[in-house]
Amino acid sequence: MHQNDQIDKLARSQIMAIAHQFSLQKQIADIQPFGSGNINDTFLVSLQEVEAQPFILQRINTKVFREPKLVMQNMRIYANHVRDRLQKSPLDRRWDIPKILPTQQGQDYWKTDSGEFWRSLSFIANSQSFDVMGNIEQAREVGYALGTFHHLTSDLVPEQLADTLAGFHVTPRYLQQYEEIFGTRSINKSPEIDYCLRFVSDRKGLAHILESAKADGKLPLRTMHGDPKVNNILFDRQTQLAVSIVDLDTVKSGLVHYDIGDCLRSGCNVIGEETEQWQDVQFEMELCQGILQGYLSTARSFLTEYDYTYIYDAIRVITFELGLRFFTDYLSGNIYFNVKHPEHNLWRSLVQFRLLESIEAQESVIQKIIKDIKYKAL
Ligand code: ADP
Ligand code: GN1
Ligand code: MG
Repeated sequence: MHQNDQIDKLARSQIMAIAHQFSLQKQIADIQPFGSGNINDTFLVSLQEVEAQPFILQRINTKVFREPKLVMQNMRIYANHVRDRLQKSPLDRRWDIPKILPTQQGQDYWKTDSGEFWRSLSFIANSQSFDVMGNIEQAREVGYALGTFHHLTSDLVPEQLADTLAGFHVTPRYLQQYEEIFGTRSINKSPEIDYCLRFVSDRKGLAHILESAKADGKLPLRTMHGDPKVNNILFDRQTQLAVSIVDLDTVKSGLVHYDIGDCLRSGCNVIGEETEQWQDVQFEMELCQGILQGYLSTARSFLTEYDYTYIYDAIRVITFELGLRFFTDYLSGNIYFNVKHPEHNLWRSLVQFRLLESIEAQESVIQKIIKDIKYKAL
């Protein structure tokens, strides 16, 4: 079920009562579903007082995040670290971190009698997000945002962070889950399903590339965001500059390559991952260049030779991984990602697989962009 359907499902009065826990006696003017995330249910709460800032209210998906308290703990560690670092060495432009808003009892979250887990975050003032990139300037800003996240967390020891989602971005594990489902379910036949089955079977080897590089010591564990797709990056409505990165539920120890790959696969698909025109999906080279330029403008200081070597692999592995995750979820009966209709995850997987074909067809151009940008960065 998608969050936009949630406001009807959850009685408005119930959500209102939960929002009151965080509004600290202020009168609530309105509550609306917000954003287009696939995991949590997100609402924007506006207040009666003219000067009062609206805030974000979220019901954490506890089927995905089994220990939401750890999610909040990580968020605090991250926010404290970054605020401290920014205080010591400020950036030369606006960069905001969402604040966790306390309940009336001073807690980071509100747990309902039925076990739902809710939290509130300050709304990043005057911001907006986009599901697709419109131009190269935006692409540079998306890259800048991810680079800034990595830069500001490059000295956050990842072992301090709890593992909020075991196995997240361990691609061979998703392949294993797929094979388990494949072995136990009877699968309907259709041209689209056949295409997906063949696609996965032809590319199984991709799943191990980044994990093998990690095991060989070529890629180190660092603090990763985990989910830096385009709509988790917020832009200032006036300046059009990136001012924040949100959706911090998966900030934990991992490979920055999963982030780099995810940001590129999401940012370079201009018709977006929700399109039904999956055959028209393409990986746009100009946007790829823009994202990488923006990324390296802040990230070059901590990247190693191997990091550059694996950027192209990162793009194809994460695109394969996401297609595989959507397809497995479709075969499993849509239990992980919010969906609007039963075939939704199948269409989403087709989009990612088509995107991967486009990436593969342009490998030499992508490699050249990476090489050129690397030498400019040195
Ligand atoms: P999900 O895990 O379901 O993707 P997110 O935390 O990403 O949930 O929230 C959904 C969307 O709401 C984000 O993509 C972003 O556009 C918006 N959003 C989330 N947090 C904030 C915030 N603090 N300020 C402004 N917008 C936000
Ligand atoms: C989910 O929560 P959201 O919509 O920002 C997912 C990501 C996927 C993305 C694909 C915790 O991100 O891994 O890349 O959907 N988040 C989680 O749209 O699984
Ligand atoms: Mg999100």
